Amino acid sequence: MTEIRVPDIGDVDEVEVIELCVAVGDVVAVDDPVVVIESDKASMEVPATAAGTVASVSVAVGDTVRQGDLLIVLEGAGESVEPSEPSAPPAKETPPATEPAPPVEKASPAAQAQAAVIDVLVPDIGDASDVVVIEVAVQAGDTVAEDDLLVVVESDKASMEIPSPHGGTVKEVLVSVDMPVQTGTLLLRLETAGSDAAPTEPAKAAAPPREAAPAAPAEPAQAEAPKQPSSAPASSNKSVYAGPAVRRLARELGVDLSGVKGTGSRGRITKDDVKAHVKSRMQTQGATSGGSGIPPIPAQDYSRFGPVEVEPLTRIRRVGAENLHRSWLNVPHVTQQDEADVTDLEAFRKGLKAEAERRGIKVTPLAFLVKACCQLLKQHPRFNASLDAGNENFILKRYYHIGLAVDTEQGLVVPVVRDADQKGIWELSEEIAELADKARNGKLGMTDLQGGTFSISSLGGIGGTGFTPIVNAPEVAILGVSRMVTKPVWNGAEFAPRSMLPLSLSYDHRAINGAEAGRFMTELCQTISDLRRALL
Ligand code: CAO
Repeated sequence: MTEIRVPDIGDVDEVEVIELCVAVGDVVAVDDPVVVIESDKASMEVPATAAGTVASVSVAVGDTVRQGDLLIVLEGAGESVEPSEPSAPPAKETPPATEPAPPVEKASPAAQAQAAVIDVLVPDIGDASDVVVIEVAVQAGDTVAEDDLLVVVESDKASMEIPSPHGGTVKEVLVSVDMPVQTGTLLLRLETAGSDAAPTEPAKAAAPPREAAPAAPAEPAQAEAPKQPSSAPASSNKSVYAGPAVRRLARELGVDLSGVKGTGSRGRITKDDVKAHVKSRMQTQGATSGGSGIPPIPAQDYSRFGPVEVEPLTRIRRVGAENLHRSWLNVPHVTQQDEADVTDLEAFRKGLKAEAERRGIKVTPLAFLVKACCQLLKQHPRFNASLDAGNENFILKRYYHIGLAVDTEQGLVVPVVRDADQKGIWELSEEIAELADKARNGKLGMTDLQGGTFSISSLGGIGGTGFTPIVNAPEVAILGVSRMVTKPVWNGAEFAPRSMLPLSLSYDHRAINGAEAGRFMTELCQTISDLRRALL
């Protein structure tokens, strides 16, 4: 059993737990960070002093703790190290200092209001080893204001920002990312216009390091440096408020933290923020990977215009949205519109009503459409196909599994009627009702949703005269069905009332050309108009 407690935190009384890196049951190795604590000036990772399994966690994010307070209990055999090293990072290394070191030497009266070039050095970082530059926030020529971020350095336990001791212009930057540094290393030269810095002798003390302190910037211990005009800080100078674990993660993932929005307390960037940033970048890049260069829709504060509510998308909606977006971006869609005369079909369907009731089945036009589509798919195999990964071959499927879009409370799902070509109208009607019922009660299994070769989206029970369904990729076509209406149709001698069913066939234009789609649709309408054709 090993207890991990709050290490020496220097001369601050209390620090806040800002991140739990482990949970009960996690296996940790020596030196793995277990908790991140933070004062108003610095954050520090508390590492595991032994390898083992986390048996209990005694703190929660937001708790205030003092030196020696119990954080984590580890159990199980494991290598252990002296708690003072490295579990207790020296206060100097992760400075929770409340008394900032003086940032610059005071200028002689003669130097007042004169330009001077001062050296900005790495401040006292104690006995921290392996300190490297992880961020250089300025370049030669940049104008900075006092306290603007210049450089971020990091040891294996903490990162610290080195702010500008004065307003001025960066003359020369002498370090670059990954360069090892130590106390006193010359970072850059700064020309301070009319500064209080000594003009001939460079200032030897940099401003105190700080961990992107959200609190008020450390005041110079001595004379005030003149503030720069408001033109100063470019976005690159912006302070990034993140702890070492987060900075390390960002570096591993190649994330520029200045572009990440922090959701932690006082705007601190958390690991989750970095991950969310990467996810959103990947989604945007995924959207643009086809060269479409789609600019993201800027976020807005809608509450500026009136009351709003936030309603999270259900998991089904989120997954559905991703699928539809992917399909929309990858598939060049064309939609062929037509109307089928279903007067005779409707007469036949209504004639089945009594028998359907006896069987306890509801027969809608959809079952006939499934049947007719199977017939057409056999005659036009490229509609029952997918393109292979290189878009060089059709994969023609010799099975006819028809996906049916079902509207549920949770979102849109597309269960599949397997081997629909081998089923009659009774069986199809029964299966459609069963699948719709399972979908609406969240009872669909994975196999119910897989293997579709062609889809139908029927809004006929709802209404509408036509729409453009999105192809359910990697399928290459989908039939949209709208509401049947009775219309006067010219029969060569007169206008006669006919039941007309609007159909919308969306297809992947890479796989199917317009003439093929036109023929498919024309023949589909003929088949539905006279299902005897399905016997031909
Ligand atoms: N024209 C006129 N009436 C129609 C019709 C049409 N094209 N299609 C169905 N109807 C009638 C039915 O006959 C039924 O009438 P009764 O209640 O008098 O018997 C009524 O409309 C309701 O039908 P239904 O919707 O319950 O059954 P269905 O077999 O037509 O459809 C299902 C089943 C699961 C596909 C459907 O309920 C559904 O969820 N549709 C929505 C699909 C969807 O969301 N698509 C959009 C996807 S893209 O965002």
